[in-house]
Amino acid sequence: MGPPERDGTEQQLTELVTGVLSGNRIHIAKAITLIESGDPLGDLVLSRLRGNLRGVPVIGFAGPPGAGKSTLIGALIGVLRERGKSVAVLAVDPTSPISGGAVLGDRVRLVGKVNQSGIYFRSLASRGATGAIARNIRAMCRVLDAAGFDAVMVETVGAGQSDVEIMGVADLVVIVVPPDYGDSIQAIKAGLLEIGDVYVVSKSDLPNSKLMASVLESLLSGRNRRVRVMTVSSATGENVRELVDLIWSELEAMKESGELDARRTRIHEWEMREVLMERVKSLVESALIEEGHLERARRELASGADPRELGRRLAGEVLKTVQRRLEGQGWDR
Ligand SMILES: Nc1nc2c(ncn2[C@@H]2O[C@H](COP(=O)(O)OP(=O)(O)O)[C@@H](O)[C@H]2O)c(=O)[nH]1
Ligand SMILES: [Mg+2]
Repeated sequence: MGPPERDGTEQQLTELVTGVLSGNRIHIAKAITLIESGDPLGDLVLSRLRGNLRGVPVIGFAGPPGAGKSTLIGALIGVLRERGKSVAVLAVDPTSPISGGAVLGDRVRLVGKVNQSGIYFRSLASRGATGAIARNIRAMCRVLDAAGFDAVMVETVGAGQSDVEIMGVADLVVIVVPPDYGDSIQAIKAGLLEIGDVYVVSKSDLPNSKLMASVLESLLSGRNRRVRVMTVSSATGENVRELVDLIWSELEAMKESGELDARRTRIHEWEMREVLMERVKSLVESALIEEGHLERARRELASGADPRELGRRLAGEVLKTVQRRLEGQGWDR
């Protein structure tokens, strides 16, 4: 608790920050792990890095499992490396045991590139329903920004919740849709139509990609902003360069129109809200076991109290405890 430990932390912090700024992979990995696990040291690292942020683009990829997102990211990285750009990838893996196999597949496919200079790949566990993912990923993107990468790509899994969360992370969202349209059209209608900036029909070396592209174009025609649809094959390389050009020209247009700044402000608001909600929740959880709240509540429940009414009443009482603690000391860290 004394000064020696604080010195130790300070030294550790300085080493970590210096390492990240010089692009050291071990330190980058360590900083990301701290953020992932919610370690307070992660926040200290982030605040030290603030002055070194360049605002590099964060490009999100979402779409149904098996659509070809990972393979496409690999192909895009190939083009970007040729152009001398460095890229970091954050992939959110499913924790679901059913799709757990895909996790390894993703790792293996990109692993060959991890050690090449200019490419960094990191798999992240999905937090599932509680979903504090977005806040953490945006923070990790800052580490990668400070580490000097030219772009960060974020791959999210599956459909539904995690796809929507990509908007809380990415400056520009690429939706990847496979050409076999039967299944995926449902996924598209279930939310993907609203969130993409660029739509890619993958695997254009396989049949039906043109058909899928025209279906998408008509589905998207209701959007008030023109959205680009492109057929791409990571296998043959068809349109991969064109997709890189499209993504970068869209980002440039967004920068010029002020849309990029507006989005980042919105992303920062989401991030702030997530931090706020998490903080409030943990304050409430701590307060619940203080001042006998929980013990009293348990006794009341045991003698037949209405749990819902009790929950509502406790809200006020527990918040008063929170406030007393915040006005006291040591709690508003
Ligand atoms: N024929 C063909 N297959 C592809 C292409 N891109 C990806 N795939 C295959 O589609 C499957 C799913 O790819 P993956 O990148 O893991 O999809 P993800 O789940 O969206 O990340 C894999 O078996 C890939 O080899 C492509 O351009 N053409
Ligand atoms: Mg994948």
